[in-house]
Amino acid sequence: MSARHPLVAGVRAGDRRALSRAITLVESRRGDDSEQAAALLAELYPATGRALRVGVTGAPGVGKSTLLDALGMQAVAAGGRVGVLSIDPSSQLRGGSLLGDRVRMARLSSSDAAFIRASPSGGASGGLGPRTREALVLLEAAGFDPIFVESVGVGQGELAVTEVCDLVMVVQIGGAGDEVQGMKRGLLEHADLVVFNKADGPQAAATERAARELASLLEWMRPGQSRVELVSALEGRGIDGLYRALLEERARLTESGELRERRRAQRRSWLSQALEELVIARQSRDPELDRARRELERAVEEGELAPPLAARQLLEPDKASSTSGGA
Ligand SMILES: Nc1nc2c(ncn2[C@@H]2O[C@H](COP(=O)(O)OP(=O)(O)O)[C@@H](O)[C@H]2O)c(=O)[nH]1
Ligand SMILES: [Mg+2]
Repeated sequence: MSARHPLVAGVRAGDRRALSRAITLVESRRGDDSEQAAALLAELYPATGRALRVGVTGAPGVGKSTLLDALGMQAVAAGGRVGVLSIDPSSQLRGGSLLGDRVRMARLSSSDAAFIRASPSGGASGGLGPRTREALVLLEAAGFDPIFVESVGVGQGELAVTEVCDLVMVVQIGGAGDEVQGMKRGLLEHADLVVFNKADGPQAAATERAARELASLLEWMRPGQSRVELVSALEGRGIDGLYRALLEERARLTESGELRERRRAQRRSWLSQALEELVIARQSRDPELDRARRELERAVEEGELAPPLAARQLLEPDKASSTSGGA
């Protein structure tokens, strides 16, 4: 076992600066930081796995951040310490996205009982950052519960949030046929809660209608499994009901054993991802393998060698030699 990492005590005590530094450390791409990040994770991981993790996804502009401000304050009022991880798909610049979030989440970001962090998605596909899982562990170890993960849903992206969250909340707005068109099928299948936001002003009636229509469609598709909530994040309406629905969903998933199953699947897929990463990293560190890889890459690019065979030739040259002949 390695020595205690200096940030461990700070994170455990819920110290924000320690937590910020710890997240920066696990997100670092520098090779010599990864040892430290691993040590930190090893010490903090056993204390985690109990906080409620909620994925919040939906198109840009539907009001996810505004909603999190309202919902987060509701959770704070109920005694929670609220964590928000906001995954920014566009910018590599941390400052820019954080500024926007500070405006949208004005109350939450000035609350002592909340911690908000924006992370660039860093090109990782699926609407998560490459180290979202690690950041969640750190937030949990620092005592934050519930934790919300805000991510923009793009294509398959909405689904990635199910890889790290207990339940998924999809935020929608009504009007203009949005409600069904915007709800891609994969999304519908994974939404535990569908939230229709902006039920206020001139669009209130249309939003309410859209919510009703979707509710009956969902009830037909998967009876008793998805809930539709109508809110105005801006005016703070429907927020207490949404918070209650969230807790009820958690209770339902816990009692049915579904939550446990989801977490097991998440840990399995984290392992797969970690293995993949490690194999690739190890391969690129070895100069001989790296040279061999570049040679194989040419053959693969030209279509002379099937990519899976190239991978085997690289990592299992003994076995691959017997199968690489032929076409
Ligand atoms: N009318 C109305 N506007 C809202 C509501 N919630 C958010 N907005 C506005 O929608 C815009 C986008 O909100 P934001 O929270 O940044 O959306 P995000 O991109 O999904 O995080 C902002 O101008 C918000 O003020 C709402 O409930 N009603
Ligand atoms: Mg936002």
